[in-house]
Amino acid sequence: MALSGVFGKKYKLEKSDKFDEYMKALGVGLVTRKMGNAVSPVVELTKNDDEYTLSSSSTFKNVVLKFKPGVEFDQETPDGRKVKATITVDGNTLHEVQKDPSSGKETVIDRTFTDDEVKMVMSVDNITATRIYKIQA
Ligand code: ACD
Repeated sequence: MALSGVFGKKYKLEKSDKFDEYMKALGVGLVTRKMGNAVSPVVELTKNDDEYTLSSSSTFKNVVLKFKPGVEFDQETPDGRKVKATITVDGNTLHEVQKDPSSGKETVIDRTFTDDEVKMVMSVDNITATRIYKIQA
């Protein structure tokens, strides 16, 4: 399946593993972590010319990332950190590297799209969290 086959589809979080540890490693406080652990965001990818839009919606925060592959952009994370991000597209995987200039931390997030799910693997320090989103009926 080509990546274009998933454009406009909506995927909702179903499984989350080690996300709390991942947020802790980023220094996210208890209250925000509780929110983060409680919500099931919905993810959608679209593309217009050479610009992609990746939106994540939840009752806690909505995040819209607009990017061109390989071009660094400024991003504010759901917990309010201002990072520099670059996303490259490798087959059906969006490979994101986030650099936080204030902490010096680097986070890597891979989102692999298939017909029925998105697998999100996110790492910082020695912590790796995995989140599985399933296609919405
Ligand atoms: C996702 C998770 C995206 C997580 C992004 C950054 C993690 C760092 C801190 C999280 C802080 C708060 C978490 C709150 C909500 C998570 C989802 C918000 C997305 C709309 O995309 O699955």
